[in-house]
Amino acid sequence: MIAITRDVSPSVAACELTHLERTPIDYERACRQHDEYRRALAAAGFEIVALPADAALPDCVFVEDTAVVLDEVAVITRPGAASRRPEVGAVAAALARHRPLVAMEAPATLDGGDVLVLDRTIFVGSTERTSEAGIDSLRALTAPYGYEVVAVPVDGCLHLKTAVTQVSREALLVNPEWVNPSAFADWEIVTVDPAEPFGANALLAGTRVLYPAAWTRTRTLLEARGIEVVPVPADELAKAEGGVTCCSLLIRS
Ligand code: CIR
Repeated sequence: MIAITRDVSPSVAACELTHLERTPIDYERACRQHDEYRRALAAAGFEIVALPADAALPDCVFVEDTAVVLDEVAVITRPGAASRRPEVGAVAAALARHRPLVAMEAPATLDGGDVLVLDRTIFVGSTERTSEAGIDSLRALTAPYGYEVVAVPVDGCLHLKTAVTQVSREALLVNPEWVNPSAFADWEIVTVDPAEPFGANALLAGTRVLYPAAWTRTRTLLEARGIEVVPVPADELAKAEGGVTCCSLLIRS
């Protein structure tokens, strides 16, 4: 298993922001937390690919948005924020070692943070970043491999995976304020503690879940279900509206 990651940009303070007020971001602290995240992924059995940052690309650490990696193919996205579109080149070059690539074209826009792959179904958030053309493009590019693409309305947060992520073979972690859990009828639903609205973004890495250390109440709910949770400090990049899924692309070998 391989995890593609990218260093934090020294210009991260100039990141895109949609739902958060801009607050100072401590670059060194963000780097330290990102290193800890990489160590947790390595401990979970992933070989870490660490791409260098680009000072001209404030959001380049959030590699998740630049691609959708499936077992058969990787789709290179066209991110919804124009400032982020030049991020795709370096990630595509790294992915090309592991998967055949296909690429989205204008006018389609799609952020990987809006894509939740659950077996052969690809749920895609309909958001400011991901357009209908982007969803149609993903459908067309993945249909040859037998995937069904299902569009899901998202309201109040940046991406679908801000609102829902997979935490075990059977269960999804959801903030029902931002996405309607009825879209995921075949899944057990764990609801975040209401005091932790950003607690629905968890990273299933093999059999364990990397999870922001800040969300202790929701963590207790996960552990009560027998889920192994690895807390990681993630609050510095959270100021850039990034969570734990955003900072890697996981590749099954
Ligand atoms: C952005 O607004 O694009 C970045 N500041 C944060 C992207 C986070 N990515 C993700 O949730 N997949």
